[in-house]
Amino acid sequence: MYSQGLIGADGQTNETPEFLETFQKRIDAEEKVEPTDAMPEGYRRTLVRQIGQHAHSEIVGMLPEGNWITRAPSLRRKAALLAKVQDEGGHGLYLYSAAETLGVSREEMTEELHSGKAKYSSIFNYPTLSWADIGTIGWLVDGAAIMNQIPLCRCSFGPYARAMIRVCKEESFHQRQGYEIIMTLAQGTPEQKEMAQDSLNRWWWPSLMMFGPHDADSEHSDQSMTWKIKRFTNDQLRQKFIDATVPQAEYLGLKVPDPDLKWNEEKGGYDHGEIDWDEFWRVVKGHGRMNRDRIKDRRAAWERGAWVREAALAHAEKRRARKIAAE
Ligand code: FAQ
Repeated sequence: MYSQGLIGADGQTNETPEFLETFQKRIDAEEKVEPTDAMPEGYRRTLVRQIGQHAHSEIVGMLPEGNWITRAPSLRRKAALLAKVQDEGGHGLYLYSAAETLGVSREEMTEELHSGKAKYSSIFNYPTLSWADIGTIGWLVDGAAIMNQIPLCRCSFGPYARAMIRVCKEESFHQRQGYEIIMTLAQGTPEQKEMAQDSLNRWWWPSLMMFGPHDADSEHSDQSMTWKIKRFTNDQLRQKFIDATVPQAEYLGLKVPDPDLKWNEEKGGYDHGEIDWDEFWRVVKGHGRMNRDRIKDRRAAWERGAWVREAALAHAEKRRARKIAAE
């Protein structure tokens, strides 16, 4: 659980300094790396790890919101939420496909998720307690995802970068639908406004944790920046998110739950209070409120879907046999 397994890795490599240098030159020249290109084993593993984690996050991320589809307050809200949750499933599928181009199978990745070896975003281990949480997830969680993923559209690995373009367009719709829910509540009755504030109080800090540990504690950032997989560090993206989101909260008349939040004229951004990193690592290591339920639900969904996968394979086999017989 502490370090995501490096599935698909072949062990020893014989990478010469010349090979590594030529590869880095391609990266520096902003050339896209494609699945059939030669690449360092570490580059491939880093991508399998990150794209796999990202795919799992999308799929597990369907659960907290899926919980509210039957309880959405109107048909319009229900239709939008249903579409959003389906989009997240689609994002997971593009991402699993992008990872598969690196020589790892969907089954292997799924097995790593179910066994607890593979990570997924910490944010999805928090419960959705009220309808306002659906608005807050769109506003903050999709907002943080966009901040992180827009630079990934320029990732050096072609399939990941291309998948991110469509994903970001859809996340943008998600963010707006969330913000609109929260705006409606914030402008509603005192009870509704209180519901929105309570939700912001619970989701603000976990949303900041989505960007990962401080740069000083980020194991992979330096190498991922050199390979242009990541374009900004965790702290840089977190700062951009805070600077963009605080004015949105002010517009809503809601209070960001951070007494140390203060505009810093000199740096042109907000100073903020310390994140509870103990909580972050506790959740990442599997001890958040919802970790067990999330994995239990994903396992059950995989088992319940087994007949669909078997039927699809049987159908493909029949078509193949018919084609051969007709030749
Ligand atoms: N949660 O060295 P770094 C979404 C792990 S999508 C759990 O800084 P890196 C859409 C990290 O894996 C949300 N684990 O790592 C949606 C590493 O462990 P490892 C997901 C975390 O990779 C919205 C260790 O800590 N987005 O929300 C977290 O350079 C609404 C050290 O960290 C992506 O995955 C965390 N928050 O940077 C869906 C975007 N942070 O692997 C439904 C792509 C760090 O060595 C509803 N990923 N760790 O065992 C990334 O940009 C990067 O992977 C980071 C982490 C920035 C997440």
